[in-house]
Amino acid sequence: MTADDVQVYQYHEQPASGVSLHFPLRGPLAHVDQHQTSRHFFPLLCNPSCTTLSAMTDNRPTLPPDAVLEVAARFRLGVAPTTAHELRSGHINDSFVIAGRCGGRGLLQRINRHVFAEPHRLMNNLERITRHLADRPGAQSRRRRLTLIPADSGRTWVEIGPPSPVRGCWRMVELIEDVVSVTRASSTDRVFRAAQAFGHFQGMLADLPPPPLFETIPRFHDAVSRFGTLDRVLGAEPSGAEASRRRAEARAEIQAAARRRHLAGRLSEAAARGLPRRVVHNDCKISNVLFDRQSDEALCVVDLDTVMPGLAAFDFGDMARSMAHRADEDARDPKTVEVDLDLFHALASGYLDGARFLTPEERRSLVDGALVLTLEQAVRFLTDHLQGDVYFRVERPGQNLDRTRAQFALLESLVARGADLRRIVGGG
Ligand code: GN1
Ligand code: MG
Repeated sequence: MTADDVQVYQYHEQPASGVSLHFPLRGPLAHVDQHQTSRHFFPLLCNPSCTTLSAMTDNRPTLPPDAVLEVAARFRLGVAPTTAHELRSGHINDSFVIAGRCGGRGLLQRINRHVFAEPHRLMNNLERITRHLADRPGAQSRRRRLTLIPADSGRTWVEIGPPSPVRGCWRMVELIEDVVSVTRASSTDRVFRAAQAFGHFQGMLADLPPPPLFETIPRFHDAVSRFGTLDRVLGAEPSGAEASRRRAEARAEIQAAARRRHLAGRLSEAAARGLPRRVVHNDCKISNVLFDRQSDEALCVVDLDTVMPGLAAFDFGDMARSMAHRADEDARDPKTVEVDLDLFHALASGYLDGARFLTPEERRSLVDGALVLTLEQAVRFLTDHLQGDVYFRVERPGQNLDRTRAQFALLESLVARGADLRRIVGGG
């Protein structure tokens, strides 16, 4: 295990004692029900003044283990499920590694309905994407792509209705074994390979037959509209003492957002001038690439829920946000967060190598992608902090504010090194 792998969550074994994993498998089944959470907090999304905030450390309650295993048994995994370990790395869906006494394992996920309003249409996207990838040269091995496991319903999902505590839309994919996933970039080689993999991924989906994929989250990377949401939250009176406290605590970040607001429209303006819309991943964090445990090759791009039409600059921007520096997204000290030009160079080279189809205009839009996506993510974390942590999973108070600070620190360093970044990406 290398030093990097301390930041790794491992699908295939319990954490070795003495090794502190950043996202440990929290087993068996301590978890959270976002439906309960949302009863209290989601009204805020529509009307920021209509409910009272409360301080939270973990914003999701526990799901009953037996009920999760019952859901797992409805998928044709080929073994009777006996254990479920929760993965806590994602901010949105509920994820469990399901295993039986022998045989293959599955990744069972409940789709967060408050984030993805139409999970069945999302699943239709996933079916089309995974089928298409299965036919591509280079993705034929099952370790190089996601494979949906059919359910007893004959579909690729099961819908559990209320009053079950596990109500919602569930799906399962084959677990890819012997992989590592990192939450932090540290080696230029890995960054090159991850960025190349995302470029290839876009290339493989370039000829996805019509119709266009369903937009699983409308205006997902519309940074101007993200500012609109922040404005609405700030335009309303804080809904109680806790909300007032959070707002006061975030004063500097609210000002930072205002100071950089002028950047928000850059990609939409370029899109209006004719940047091509492509099928893009839309969530290109380094943790969404699985690396082979032995060879460290970038094997498989995962987390396909937001694969939909968008700009190449969205993906490049998200990659810069997560791979062009050496800090964790959850870094508590923003002074440790700054762009690393070697990593950025590796990122640009890997992506340009994987995405050879880019037009000159797209290439010129990439650095703006880095600025806009970092700003957008800062605004999203800030808004969520102000709203009481209703969207992104948190495990300690103030975590979304720390995340906001880290994104703004990165943004400032990206702005300061803008000329270097443009020189590295090239394209005139
Ligand atoms: C969320 O689900 P996860 O953790 O991969 C979010 C992304 C953010 C990311 C920040 C659907 O991704 O947009 O960039 O957190 N996904 C959604 O870590 O909102
Ligand atoms: Mg995601």
